[in-house]
Amino acid sequence: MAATETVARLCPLCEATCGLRLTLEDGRVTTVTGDADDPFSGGYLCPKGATFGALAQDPDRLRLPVVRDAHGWREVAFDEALQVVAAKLHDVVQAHGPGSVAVYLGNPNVHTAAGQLYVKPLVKALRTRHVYSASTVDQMPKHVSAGLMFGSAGSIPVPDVDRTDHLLMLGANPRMSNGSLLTAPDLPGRLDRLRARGGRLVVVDPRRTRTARRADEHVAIRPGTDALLLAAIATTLVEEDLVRLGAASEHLSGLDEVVAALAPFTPERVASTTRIEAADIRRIARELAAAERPAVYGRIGVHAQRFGTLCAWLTDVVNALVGALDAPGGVMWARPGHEVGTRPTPYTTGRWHSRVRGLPECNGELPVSTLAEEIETPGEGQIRALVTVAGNPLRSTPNADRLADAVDQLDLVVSVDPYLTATSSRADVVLPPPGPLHEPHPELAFASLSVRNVTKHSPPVLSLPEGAMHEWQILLSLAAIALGVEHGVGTSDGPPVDLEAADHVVASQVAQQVVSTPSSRLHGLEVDEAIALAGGHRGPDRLVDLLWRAGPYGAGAGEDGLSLATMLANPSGIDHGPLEPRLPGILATASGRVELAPPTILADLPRLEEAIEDAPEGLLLVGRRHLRTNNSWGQNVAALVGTRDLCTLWVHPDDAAAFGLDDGQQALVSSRVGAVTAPVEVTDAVTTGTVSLPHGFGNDEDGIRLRVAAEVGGVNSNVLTDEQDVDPLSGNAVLNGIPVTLAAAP
Ligand SMILES: Nc1nc2c(c(=O)[nH]1)N[C@H]1C(S)=C(S)[C@@H](COP(=O)(O)OP(=O)(O)OC[C@H]3O[C@@H](n4cnc5c(=O)[nH]c(N)nc54)[C@H](O)[C@@H]3O)O[C@H]1N2
Ligand SMILES: Nc1nc2c(c(=O)[nH]1)N[C@H]1C(S)=C(S)[C@@H](COP(=O)(O)OP(=O)(O)OC[C@H]3O[C@@H](n4cnc5c(=O)[nH]c(N)nc54)[C@H](O)[C@@H]3O)O[C@H]1N2
Ligand code: SF4
Ligand SMILES: [Mo]
Repeated sequence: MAATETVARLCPLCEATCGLRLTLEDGRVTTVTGDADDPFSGGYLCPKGATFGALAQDPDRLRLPVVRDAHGWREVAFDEALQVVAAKLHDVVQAHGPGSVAVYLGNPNVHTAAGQLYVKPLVKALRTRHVYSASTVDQMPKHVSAGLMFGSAGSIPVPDVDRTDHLLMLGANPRMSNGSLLTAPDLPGRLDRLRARGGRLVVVDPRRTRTARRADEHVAIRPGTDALLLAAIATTLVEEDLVRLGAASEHLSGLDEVVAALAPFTPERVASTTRIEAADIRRIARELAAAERPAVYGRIGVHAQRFGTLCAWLTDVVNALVGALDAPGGVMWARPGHEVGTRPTPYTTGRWHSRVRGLPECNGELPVSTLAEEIETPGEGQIRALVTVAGNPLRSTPNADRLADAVDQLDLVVSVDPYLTATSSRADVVLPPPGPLHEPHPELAFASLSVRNVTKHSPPVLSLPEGAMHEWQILLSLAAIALGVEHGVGTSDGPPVDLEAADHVVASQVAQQVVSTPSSRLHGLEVDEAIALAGGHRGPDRLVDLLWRAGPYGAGAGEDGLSLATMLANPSGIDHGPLEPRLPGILATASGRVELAPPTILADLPRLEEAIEDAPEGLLLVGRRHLRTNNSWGQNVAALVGTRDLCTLWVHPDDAAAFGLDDGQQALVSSRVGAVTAPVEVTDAVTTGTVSLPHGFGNDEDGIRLRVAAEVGGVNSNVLTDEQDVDPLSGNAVLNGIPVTLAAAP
């Protein structure tokens, strides 16, 4: 008889953090449903979550490390793979110094314990400024604006969707993405309820998306012009005397400067560039101001574009002008259970710059758009080795063909990845994590972006398979190797990696932080006393026990309150209640106030003003996401992706006619940097002058081992995106609004 059990499990597949209920038979997941006991997701589940079992048990996942030799891949034990890494890393560092090693951190790091807790020690151990991540093809503009306005890159306010009565949403499609920088399970349902209670949803998007179709109003904007729209909304509020600062008013600084700086951006001036009538812009502003609990929210369509940081900033400027900042039903800050309340030094960018193009560092990293040139360009600091952790930059970052050529020139590539992807298939060594069923999942990334204060944790569902390593152990081994490179640590003739000792160092660092921070519930303890609280736990378990104990809901050194034990006793999660106002405590600016007019940001306004007359003409390419795919690696489950062609080029009927293209015909799409061929889908769901292609496709290349995704096929849209085109303040890639031309494919 099969042994059947049911367990609660946090879904790691998007930012919504839904609770899943897994049924296992003989150690295999057979069914997945929503966890009705989850206080946050209440049983909600999307198609991706429903196929979590198939993804977690995908036969294409690597079980053991692979090492490249003259004959191709050789499967080896972890010890041997780590010895190879150690020896090769030793050679690179001996010859070129630690500054020649780069690391790229991909998106799933926000969904793993290892990514949240052990990437930092690894990056530190590598002693390099070549730190790159998916953040600079995603949300870096929001970090920069939050850092400059509120003092900390992580202090991102989220729209209080459950209480707002008017949501202005730009560049987001949560009915496909399930929300981003806005953690709210069943966000589609929450938006329906917003409207059902008489609230208004206005969606600004060049495409009539599923979210736009179920909104009160769809504003079909010209790609890349949202900063002009938002600036004109702000100016209207001022001109028409509609500003009301609300609860945040006594904490604001720079209001007069911002009003003066935005004055040139009137609705009448920006109308033709944005392709939105001035009267509509004024009406949108008035309706926002007239709402009792308004909120403005922007996501990747306004961040991964030419004016990303200006958009991110203007979103919160408008929020401040309509009294939404820190107000229930407006935009608010969550209070995560692991927040230990350290006040960092006020945020700044550009503490160093990229070697070749001089782009500013943000959050300790450099823009991934510079990675190829940093590999290609000789001189001190040239990249010779690359470590990727949970990332696939050859599918997800701009000018992917150039980057592929550059990566092929490296002396060493190490990928921590469960699959042979476009990126990891070019590696010398691939170190596979065992997959989510075998790992603990303390949720740390999204607790600060949630629309309620919640804490969630899932212990491993299954024990570690024979020969596997936990991902945190892999990262810690790499860190120990990097630190011991001069001494040959981990090499066949050097000392082995001492994981227990390395983990003790990491735990001591976290303990040091929680005992020395005044607001921590473990403040004043000795480091050893704090560590002792976590008893026999090791790895992420010990670290989260310390953090949760120390945090605002924490048990401290006692038993009542948040700790690992409490979380294990509450496998569906704990709800700490609705968001509460956090001003001024959340602020970490030098002034202790909200900086509405950071000089760095105002300095970028002349560029925006020039765009009124100089906006790109012709066709502009934007992206899109599909409910049934996940970035570049979620297309390997047949039951999920189905058989319909998902990687089509959306073209408006007028543009199709102008270029002589029919529905279903293959079109050649060309940009400054590359060209792809994709089937045309003629649809008026995209505005004239805009075409749309999803990203993450084209996984049928030689070397990639994603068998279902290979059949799905499609093309890599990042062959078209331009690595030279970045948002100057954040270095974020421009993935939307790419000038392209069309022709019938030969
Ligand atoms: N044109 C265009 N490009 C885009 C975007 C766009 O909208 N348009 N969106 C951008 C955005 S928002 C993002 S976040 C990036 C994502 O960019 P990346 O993070 O570089 O790419 P992903 O496709 O998420 O690939 C994740 C990798 O992690 C691996 N992986 C999965 N689970 C685990 C795990 O548990 N541990 C480890 N170690 N590895 C794991 C997968 O096999 C895969 O190789 O793409 C960006 N690229
Ligand atoms: N099913 C699924 N869910 C996902 C992912 C996935 O791949 N699949 N990826 C996850 C990740 S990593 C992220 S970051 C989130 C992203 O979450 P969202 O930001 O909600 O992502 P998208 O669905 O790409 O929506 C972006 C929208 O911006 C629009 N847009 C493009 N250019 C412009 C512009 O210039 N102005 C305006 N106003 N709009 C524009 C696009 O048409 C698109 O509808 O989704 C996450 N969730
Ligand atoms: S919405 Fe996101 S977290 Fe929820 S089930 Fe779907 S993929 Fe998982
Ligand atoms: Mo993302």
